Amino acid sequence: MTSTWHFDPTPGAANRLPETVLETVRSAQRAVVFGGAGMSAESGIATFRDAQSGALWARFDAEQLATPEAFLRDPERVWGWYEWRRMQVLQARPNVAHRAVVELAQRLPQLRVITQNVDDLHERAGSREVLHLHGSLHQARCFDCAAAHPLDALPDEPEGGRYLAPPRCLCCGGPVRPGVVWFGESLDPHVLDAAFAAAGACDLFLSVGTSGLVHPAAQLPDVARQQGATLLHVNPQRPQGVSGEDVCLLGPAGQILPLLLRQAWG
Ligand code: BJW
Ligand code: ZN
Repeated sequence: MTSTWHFDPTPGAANRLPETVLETVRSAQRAVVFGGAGMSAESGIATFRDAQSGALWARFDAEQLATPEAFLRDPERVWGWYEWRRMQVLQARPNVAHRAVVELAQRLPQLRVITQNVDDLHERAGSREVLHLHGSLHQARCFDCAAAHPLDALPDEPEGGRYLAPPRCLCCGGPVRPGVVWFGESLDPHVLDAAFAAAGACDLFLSVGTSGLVHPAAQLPDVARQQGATLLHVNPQRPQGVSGEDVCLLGPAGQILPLLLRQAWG
């Protein structure tokens, strides 16, 4: 049966994690950290669906911004929106949760980091070989020929509220698009295969800050569970897809991941 533990924010609260959880983490041979927008929420980056941390899809229409059709219809609007988000990420810093993942990898050397996030905060915290399922805000490419396109270190500010036109491809002159995966697009098969292989081979699957609503990423926990891994979900709210013997650790990642480290290896 699924079990649930709540973080208590009261100053001085003991917040002792269950010994079974600590032992599972300590003894993991091949761990996976699978993250979503909640991992970066404490860096000030808005999530997509969680009202308490900005909820991009409550303020903006995904159909008008996060599909290839939207880009073809209104490239300035889509490009400008992604440049605005890239600027926010450039100004943000990795948070305690990103740093805890780096420390966890020092304790568990086989650990793989799989993220749905399009920021580079894991890398800036020090994580290596992060699998980016949904691409990156920092790797633009041509819409027509897919050639990589270098981005300016700092995006231009939109003038008078006007959206920026996307740059043109240096190879074919086509419009440059953000290097993210939009709805209806396939994920990079190499990244997806590597993520499914890691989930299928792990003994600990630590899911952090994802609503578990977007596929095929949302199938990764199921793959891990089917192969016998222990699943821990770190999230202030119970996400979709929790089942079986999963353990929910309810609270912010920036509180729970450091507790996990401190109590497992004290
Ligand atoms: C905290 C916290 C704190 C807050 N600490 N936690 C099968 C079934 C149903 C639908 C589909 C299916 N297969 C495919 C689909 C369609 C679609 C899909 O999944 N739709 C669903 C939404 C219904 N999938 C696709 O289109 C995918 N492509 C595909 O499948 O191709 C093959 C195909 C093609 C054509 C037809 C059919 C198949 C592509 C999906 C691409 C997703 N792209 C986005 C945008 C990326 C670019 C951008 O950034 O703009 O990726 S959408 C958005 O959602 C983004 C995220 O990576 C993704 C996941 O969101 P995430 O990370 O879970 O964030 P939230 O906001 O949902 O949740 C945040 C969580 O954090 C919450 O739980 C909070 O509680 C928590 N939290 N503070 C810890 N401090
Ligand atoms: Zn091109």
